[in-house]
Amino acid sequence: MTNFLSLADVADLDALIRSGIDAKANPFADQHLGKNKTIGLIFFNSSLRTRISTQKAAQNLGMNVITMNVGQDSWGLEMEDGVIMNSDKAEHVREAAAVIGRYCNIIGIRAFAELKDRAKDYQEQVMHQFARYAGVPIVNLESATRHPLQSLADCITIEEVKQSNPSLPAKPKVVLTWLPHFKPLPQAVANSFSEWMNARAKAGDVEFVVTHPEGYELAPEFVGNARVIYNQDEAFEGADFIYGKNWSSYTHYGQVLTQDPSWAVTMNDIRLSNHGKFMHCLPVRRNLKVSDEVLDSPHSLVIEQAANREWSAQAVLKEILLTL
Ligand code: SN0
Repeated sequence: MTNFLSLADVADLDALIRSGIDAKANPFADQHLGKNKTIGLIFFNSSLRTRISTQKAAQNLGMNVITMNVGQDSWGLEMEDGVIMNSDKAEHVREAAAVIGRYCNIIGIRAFAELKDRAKDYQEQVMHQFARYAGVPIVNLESATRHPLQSLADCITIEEVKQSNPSLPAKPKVVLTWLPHFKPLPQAVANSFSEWMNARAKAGDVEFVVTHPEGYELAPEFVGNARVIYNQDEAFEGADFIYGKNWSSYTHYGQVLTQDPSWAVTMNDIRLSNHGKFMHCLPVRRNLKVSDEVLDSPHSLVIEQAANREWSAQAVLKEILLTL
C-alpha cells in the first residue's frame, strides 16, 4: 500500500480486517517496523479519536509522531495552483507538502468538506495536492468525501461481533440510517461506510440497506448497489446492525432539509430490529440523534468501535511501513 485515501487503495480487505484484529490481540508484535520512522498528522479540523488512535497505532509500531493543526499552529495553506497569493493564506501546498515530506516518512491529513461547492469538495483537492507534492505516502484521516480509517474500524467491529455471536446470521443485515441534526455535516462517514459495506455485501459477508428521508440520497458512486428504503421502520425490520449518522444533503448540497426528530434512534427502533447493535462513529449528540437509553444499553457498540480505531490505523500503517 502506498497511499491510503480510499477503499481503492486496499488490495485485500479481508486480510486488512484480519490484520487489525491481530494487532488488537498483539499490539507490539511489529514494533521494529516503524523504528526511526516519523509520521506527521496534519489537522485542518477538530479531532479526538483520529488524533489519539492514529498516534497510538504509530507508537505501537515504534514510530515517532508529530501532529500539527493547520491555521492555528502553521500558516494558512493555499491549495489552488497558479493563483496570486494575496489572500490570508501565506503558504502554498506545493512547498508545505514537499517540506513536511522531507521531515516525515508518512503524512496523515484531515480536511473536511466545506459544504459550499459540491464539485470542489468531491474533487478531493487537499488529499490530491498533498499526494502529488509530498513525495511520501498519504493517509486519509477524513477527507471531504471519505473517512476510510473509520470504515475499516467499523468492518473490524462487525466482524468481531459476528465471530463472538454464533446466533447472528452468516450474512447479517446492516442498516445505515440518517439521523437528525441542526447543523450541516459532511457526507464523508456515510459515503465511506456505504463504499466499504457494498464491498462486504459483494463478497457475501453482509446484507446492506440505507435509509434516509427524501432529499438525502448519497452520491451514486457511494450508494452503489445498496437497497435504499425511505421508511426507517421498514428498513430496521430484522436489522442486526443499525449504523447511525447525520449528513447534509448531497443533491441540495450542504443543506439541512429536515430535522424530523422521529428519525432519531430510540429503544423502539431497536425493538423493531433483530436485537440490533447500534453503531456511530462519534462524536454523537445524545437525545438529538440517539437516546441515552440506547447509548447506555448493551446494544451500543460505539465505544468498541472507537477502540477499534487504534487497530484499523495500525493495520494501515503496517501495510505502508512494509513498502518503505
Ligand atoms: C464530523 C462529520 O464528518 O460528520 C466528524 C465525524 C467523525 N462530525 C462533526 O462534525 C460533528 C459536529 C457536531 O457539531 O455534531
